[in-house]
Amino acid sequence: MSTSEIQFPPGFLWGAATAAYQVEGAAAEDGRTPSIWDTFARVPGAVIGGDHGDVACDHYHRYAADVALMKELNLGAYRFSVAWPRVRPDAGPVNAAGLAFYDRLVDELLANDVVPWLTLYHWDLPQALEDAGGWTDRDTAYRFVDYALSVHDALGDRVAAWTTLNEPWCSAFLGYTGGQHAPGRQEGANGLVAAHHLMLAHGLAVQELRGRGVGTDPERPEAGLGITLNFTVADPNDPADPVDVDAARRVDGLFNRVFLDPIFRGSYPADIVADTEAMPVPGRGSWTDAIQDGDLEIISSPIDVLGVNYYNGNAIAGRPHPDELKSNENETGRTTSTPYVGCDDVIFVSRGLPRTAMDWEVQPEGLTRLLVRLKDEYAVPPLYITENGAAYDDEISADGSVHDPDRVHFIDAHLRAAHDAMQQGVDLRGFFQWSLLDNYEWAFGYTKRFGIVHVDYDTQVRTPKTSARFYADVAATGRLGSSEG
Ligand code: PNW
Repeated sequence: MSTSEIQFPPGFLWGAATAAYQVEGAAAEDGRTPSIWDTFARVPGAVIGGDHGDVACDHYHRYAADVALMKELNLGAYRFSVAWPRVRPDAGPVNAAGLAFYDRLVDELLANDVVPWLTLYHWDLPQALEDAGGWTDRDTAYRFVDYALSVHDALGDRVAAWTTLNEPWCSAFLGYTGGQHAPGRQEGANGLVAAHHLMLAHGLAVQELRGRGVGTDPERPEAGLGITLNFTVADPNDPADPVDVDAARRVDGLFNRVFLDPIFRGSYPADIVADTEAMPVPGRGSWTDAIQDGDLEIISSPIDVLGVNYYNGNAIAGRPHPDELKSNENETGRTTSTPYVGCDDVIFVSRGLPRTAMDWEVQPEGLTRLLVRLKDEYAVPPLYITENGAAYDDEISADGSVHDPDRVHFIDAHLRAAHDAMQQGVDLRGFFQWSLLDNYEWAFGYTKRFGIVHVDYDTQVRTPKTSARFYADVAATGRLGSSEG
């Protein structure tokens, strides 16, 4: 297939992303106390190899060299997250020593002309809050706002791009329904309670940060307040089979619409409420009892940017053989549940597309369709791709280089897909690679490498892969070349 030359508009933001627990290490330094991931990583069978983030990429100590690397790779922005248990250890008072790390990081970024793109919550809830009920407890949302304001007190003078939550789908449904992620609870529709409290935390933080003037700034094009959601494109495996069509509707509802609708329409999707409201929830009649008057007005507070994380779509089938499908085992043998509430009958069907090391199918056209759908069906603000990327089994060769042609192809194809959407009228302003560095891939530990930069976990040596050089070139020129073939 031959491809043509593509030019992105001037000012398009080119970046790379990480998250605190996945890269920082320094788990017990300067007053940090455990998060739910420190705890979960120690649950037998929860994470491959029992890997944890105690050291990770040692970014906490190596941030200056890592920022130099960003500059070398022509990155215009760095998307990172702040660790709640550093800033408010045990969810208690503000810890200046923990905040000081982000102070140093932000100053280093600004000194190197790299825009700091700050995410407040990328899954590292203080364990003390989980012990008090975690995201199924409404109080956690108010505690999040306290924490968010402490971060803003320290960094609000220099950071203009604020994201409340990263991927509440993972926090709620991998954490409280499926059990694949911390805190590892498998409580069915209680995941919807967690989702509602995460949405409430988001909306409350938006109101408070907006009150402090966070938002658009003519001097700083990257300025804005928003959230990052992860999306799938749920296609019925057989569009003529009503069972598959209904299964795809439910997955779309429980993945995409359950967050999009409250944020942009001020209501939960009626079909998903009808499917789930009679399901048992510990201590409540229905998950919908968690919704209090006024919550949806808070949740639908206007935002300036929507972060879009896209990895792949899925072909969905519904089958009347629930016994086969009820649980799935990870590579450690720990049994987890489906994260899709009430979808024990649903399966994801292979379409024979190439797969990454995560076993995720590579589907760039899904990104185009997703972006166009967001524009057509929701009143979305300007969009940024806040994560897209792929894990492959990269190896260092004898000459010390890391050649990753599959990732180069993945990046090229997804940038073209994003550009296609822009041609169809989507207001897309930037693109962040997941990830800058190989890092701690949650339940997969250090076994999956998503970086455009290779990390040797014994020596902490960073080696830009071929894909990093490729991306640096795109970041410098905004251009993708043509190819024959
Ligand atoms: C995202 N799923 O996680 C996160 O934002 C990153 O921290 C992570 O490293 C990256 O994507 C790659 O996995 C996801 O099961 C984890 O659908 C799991 C899923 C989706 C996103």
